[in-house]
Amino acid sequence: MRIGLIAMSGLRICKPELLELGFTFPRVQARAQEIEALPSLGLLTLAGMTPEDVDVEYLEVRDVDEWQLPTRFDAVAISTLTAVSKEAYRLAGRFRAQGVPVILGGLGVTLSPREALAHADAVVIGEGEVVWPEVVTDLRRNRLRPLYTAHAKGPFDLNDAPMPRFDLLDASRYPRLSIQTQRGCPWACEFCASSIRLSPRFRVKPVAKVIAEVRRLKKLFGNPFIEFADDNTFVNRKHAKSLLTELAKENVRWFTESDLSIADDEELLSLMRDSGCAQVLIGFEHPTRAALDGVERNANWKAAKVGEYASAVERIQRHGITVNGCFVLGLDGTDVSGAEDILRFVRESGMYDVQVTYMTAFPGTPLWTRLAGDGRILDESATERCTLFDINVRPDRMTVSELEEAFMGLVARLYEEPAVQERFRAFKRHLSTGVRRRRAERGWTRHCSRQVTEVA
Ligand code: B12
Repeated sequence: MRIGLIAMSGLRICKPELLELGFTFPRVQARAQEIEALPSLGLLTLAGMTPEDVDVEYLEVRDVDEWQLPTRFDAVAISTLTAVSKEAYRLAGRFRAQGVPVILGGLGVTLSPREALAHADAVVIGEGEVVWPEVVTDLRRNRLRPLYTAHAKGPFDLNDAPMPRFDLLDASRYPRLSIQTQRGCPWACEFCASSIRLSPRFRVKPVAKVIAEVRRLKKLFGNPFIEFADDNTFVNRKHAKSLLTELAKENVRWFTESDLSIADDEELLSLMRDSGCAQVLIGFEHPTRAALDGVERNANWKAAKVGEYASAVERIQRHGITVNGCFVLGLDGTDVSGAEDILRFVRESGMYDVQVTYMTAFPGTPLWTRLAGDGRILDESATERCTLFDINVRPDRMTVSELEEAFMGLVARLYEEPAVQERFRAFKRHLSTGVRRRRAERGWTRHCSRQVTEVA
């Protein structure tokens, strides 16, 4: 039996004007090219737990000729995010028309399972590892069920995490690769459509397993740049410190996502620096308390932290770790002046890089439930607009076109070359003398296409 694993590769934006604007900025273009080459870790993970007597092949959707589909598969498994679900359904339809059974999984179908059922022979909700062995057994017996729900049996124990089949990838195509060190997040942001929606329980992967994955990547890919596909890497400090201590021996450069609390832990920051952390992505969301109020629903944590935002950036960057701050335009309680607030804060904080997105309601999130109830989702069927760069909800303090105009203006001012260069300089000013010297010694000051997160 041969199963084709198909990743819906690449980035998506519906609005051509934004795409055109983005591509006028070299920095945006370079970053987009780097990250869009990331493979689907979800599918490689499932491949890692597929019985040896089943052949698996990994494909990026851009390599699949939709009109002349490959005929060598007994079944295909497609990974979905919300924005590409419709594309995945179309592809599934074509395979099914040729008699090839299709299994759909991933965050996209997990958040909209009912819709997905019409387009697949089997839909998997939640963490794939929990039900994949059963799916393969049923496939072999020609007895696929329409729905497999991991939630009923999960959460998956990361002590049992399989080694992802990185060997299925063509090494020349992937300058950047991902590994997961944990799942979930202790915070409950209303808009979050990430792994917390697959399984709400926070868990960590044993350090030895993560290091084994790092070594496998090094063996297969030389010295790849590693992206931790985590939601919030350092929540379990004991695990984080032990992981970073081991990682420091591997001589790799890496990137991850975290909350701001790392800025309060000097020991952790030093370990991050010494183990090769190039950049940390942090969801600031907005620099004002009014906008953040109620966004995090467990402890209103983000609103409580807003007064420390700027000093935290400085404390992190002093260690030679660049901060990539994520901001959301259109949060409830904000009007067009929210764009000015973000611009001012980005400049004043001296953060190295920045990402700005629209407040987006993904189906299956608390935000979607609230806004759908208020009639504020612009078109509930337009899941292709769940890109974070297209508006799918009506803002509460401005019109849709005012929001759009503010967003385009903000993008232009954040990514024009002088603004980018000013951020690079601000980062250099934050560096302590010792860190400056160490970076020079290790050759971490040169820009390298594999490491967009380096200082130019
Ligand atoms: C790495 C990453 C990417 C990479 C790779 C994407 C990919 N194909 O996997 C790149 C850069 C290409 C990317 C692009 C996009 N991304 Co992205 N990305 C991530 C990130 C950082 C990590 C995802 C990851 O690897 N998780 C680890 C793996 C192991 O989990 P997993 O893929 O979910 O797989 C598990 C299950 O879902 C399931 N499963 C998955 N697939 C399948 C398939 C089958 C058949 C089965 C049975 C099970 C199964 O089993 C797996 C193991 O449990 C997350 C944020 C985060 N911190 O998690 C955002 C995230 C997934 N991305 C997001 C978005 C919005 C996008 C874009 C739309 C952005 C854009 N405008 O272009 C595009 C869409 C890409 C596409 N074509 O589908 C959102 C998705 C929300 C949603 N519900 O849809 C997230 C959550 C970020 C966010 N801010 O909300 N992304």
